[in-house]
This record gives sequence, structure tokens and C-alpha cells, in this order.
Amino acid sequence: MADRTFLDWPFFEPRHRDFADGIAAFADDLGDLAPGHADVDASCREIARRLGAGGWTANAVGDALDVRTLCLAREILAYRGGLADFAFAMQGLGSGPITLFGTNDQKRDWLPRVARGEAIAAFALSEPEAGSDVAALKTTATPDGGDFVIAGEKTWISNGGIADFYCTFARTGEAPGAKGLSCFLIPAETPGLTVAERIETSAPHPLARLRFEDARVPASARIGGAGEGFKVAMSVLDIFRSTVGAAALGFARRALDEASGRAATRRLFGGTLGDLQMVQAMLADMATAVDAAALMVYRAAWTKDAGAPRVTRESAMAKLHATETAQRVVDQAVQIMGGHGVVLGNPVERLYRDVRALRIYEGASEVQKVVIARQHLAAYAERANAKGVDGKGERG
Ligand code: COS
Repeated sequence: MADRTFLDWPFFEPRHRDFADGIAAFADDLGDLAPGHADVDASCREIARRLGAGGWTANAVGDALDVRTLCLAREILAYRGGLADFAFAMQGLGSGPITLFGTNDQKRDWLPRVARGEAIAAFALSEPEAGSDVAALKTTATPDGGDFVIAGEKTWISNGGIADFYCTFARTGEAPGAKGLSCFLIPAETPGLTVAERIETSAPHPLARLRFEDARVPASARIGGAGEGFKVAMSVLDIFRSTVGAAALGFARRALDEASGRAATRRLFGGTLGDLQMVQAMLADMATAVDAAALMVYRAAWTKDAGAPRVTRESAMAKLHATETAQRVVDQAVQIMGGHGVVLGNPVERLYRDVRALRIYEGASEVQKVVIARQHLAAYAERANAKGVDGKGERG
């Protein structure tokens, strides 16, 4: 039973507590889903359908995204199983460009279907030579007689192969680097778009490399303005990065609960595992880490919901801290579980595989540090300029 005392923190309103109750009951009903590689696509589709039919995905799609609700959903689903969290999150991330920057027609054509779980969304940004360095991406979108022709390759695309559409970032060349990208809504059945490779990962989920060979889309497929693709991508990531932290938090809470159960019941040396001070020290570190991660995640979410135009710094901190922390908590849980912790199918063994990718996807920990440091230095320079340009104000 997950700790729910954090829901009394001032970040939350009564509607968040109701939401948490509802989605926890849904997740319990869904069960501990951990399919293997062979049936992961079908399981993912089925979970997306049930999340949609239950009305949960509607919270990740549409005009008024409440980031605290997204984070609660991810935390609670991740506690039960990585694939349920993945299916929910990717519907939101994949349709995020349309939600934030889409035209009325794009929204009308796709968002209700995604919300109901009848269409599956994907976010196609990374390339073989451009993952962390988004501004280096090479896929091109060339205007041709009122259309755009897309050519290039995307990789590490979640929902690749099962998605109904891909929000795809390509170079349109208005300016060099980050200022010359645009985003396009590309239906999966577009001629010239193929799945070049399925990628199997340690924690199974649908993932693929895509190839665009002169895939033609109408000009109306562009999401956001010409040359605004980088801004579209970053704005979507600003929202969803804190939710990655929330998923990590769900994994960490589950690991802590599994370890606590073991510590309370496993007998040795005339007492329980939890009587041993070295185990107590681990549990203390894990419990503190979980609360610290929750504070950072819900601080970022609340800041966005309270109307901040950008939460680049807060969401990068939340993702960095929560994912790094969760990795340690899960590892400590494996240690407390002993041999059981590495037995295939044990919840902690599964968490060990589930948690690892979160330190890499949607901006690796190292990228988050770059983002945080840039934001920090820019804020410092602003404060220093405001106070110190005439040499009289204090610095720091
Ligand atoms: N929101 C809105 N605008 C943003 C932004 C944000 N979060 N971050 C940057 N921008 C703007 C900048 O303000 C800048 O515009 P101005 O020149 O008008 O100020 C422009 O976009 C370019 O920004 P920057 O110079 O920082 O670009 P870089 O190429 O140096 O960006 C990082 C570097 C590392 C920040 C970026 O490439 C990044 O976040 N990479 C990780 C991406 C990622 O998560 N990849 C995983 C795949 S997605 S699953």
C-alpha cells in the first residue's frame, strides 16, 4: 500500500486527492502487467484503450493540462507497472505538440481520439546523430507544391510501430541550428514512412527506428510556426520532464514498500531484517530520498500549474533528482531483498530494469545538468546586473 500522506501537502487541492483515489483503483484493476517482448505491442494498445475508455488519458490531452494531475497519474501507474505508466505518458507526450501548438483542425482531428484511447500518439525527435543535441537534427522537410516532403531517420521512438501518428521534428531551414526546425503531424500510413527497425530494451515497450523516404504531407500538417520546432519540442519537454520524475518516484515508492515488507518479515539472527541498523540506515536513506524527490516533482508541477510561463529549471531539477534518486532506491531495495531481488518476475527485479531508462530518455541526466546550470547562471547574471552594474550594489 503506497504512502499517500504527501497528498496533504499544500501543492494539492481536493480534486487531486479524488483523482489519485480514482486512478489508483483503476491501476489496481489493471493488475501487475509485465508482458515480455513478444506481446508488448498488444499489451500497450490494450492499456492505452483502457486508459482512454476510463477517461484517464483525457487528463494528458487537451487545452488545460494540469501537471500535478499528470504527475499523480504517472506516479500511481508506475507504482503498479512500467508499461501502464508508459502507455499513459506517451499519449500525452506524443500529442503534446498538438495540445500546445496545434491548429483547431489538428486538435479536432486527433485529440479526442487520443483521449479516448482510439488513436496512439508518438513524439519523433531523436535521430541516430541527434539525441541530446536537438539543434543538430538532420531530417529535412522540403516545401514542394504546397506540400512538405520529409526525408530522414528518427530513432528511439516510443510507440514506434503502434502509433497512429508521429509528431515529427524536421529541418525546414529558416535559420541555422535550433531556429531552422519545424514540427509536423505525420499519420502512420503516410507513404514513404516505414518502421526500419524494432528496438528491444531491457524493460520491454514499443520502441522503433523510423525511416522517412520522401514522405509527403500537406502544408497544413505543420504544428506551430515555421522555424518554431525547437520551441515546440522544448515547451512539450518542459511539461513532461517533471512527469518523468513522477514515474521515477512511483518506481522508488514501490521499491521502498517491497523492501520494507521484506525488512519487517524476514527473520535472521533472532530478530527481523529491519532490526539490523545497517538495514535501518538503508531504509532511512530510501525514505528520505523518496520524500525529497516528491517535493521536487510536485514543486515543478505546482509552479507550472500556478501559471509560470516556463518551468525549464524546475522540471529539469525534478527529472534529474527523482530519476537519479530512484535508481539508488531501487538498487537498495534489491540489496534488501537479497537473492529474491534478482529473480526474474520479482517486482524489485522488474523495477531494476524499468527505472534505468528514465535517466536517459527525454533528456539524459547530463543534459538536465546543462539546462539547470544555464538557467542558474542566467538568473545570477540578471540579479547581478540589477544590483551591481554601477558597482554599488551587493553581489550574490
Ligand atoms: N522553452 C522555450 N524555449 C526554449 C527552451 C525551453 N525550455 N529552451 C531553449 N529555448 C529557446 C532558447 O531561449 C533559444 O531561443 P533564443 O535564442 O531566442 O533565446 C533557443 O530555444 C535555442 O536554445 P539553446 O541555445 O539553449 O539551444 P541548444 O541547442 O544549445 O539547446 C539543450 C541545448 C541541451 C538545452 C537542448 O538541445 C535539449 O534540451 N536537449 C535534450 C533534448 C532531449 O530531451 N532529447 C531527448 C529526446 S526527446 S524523448
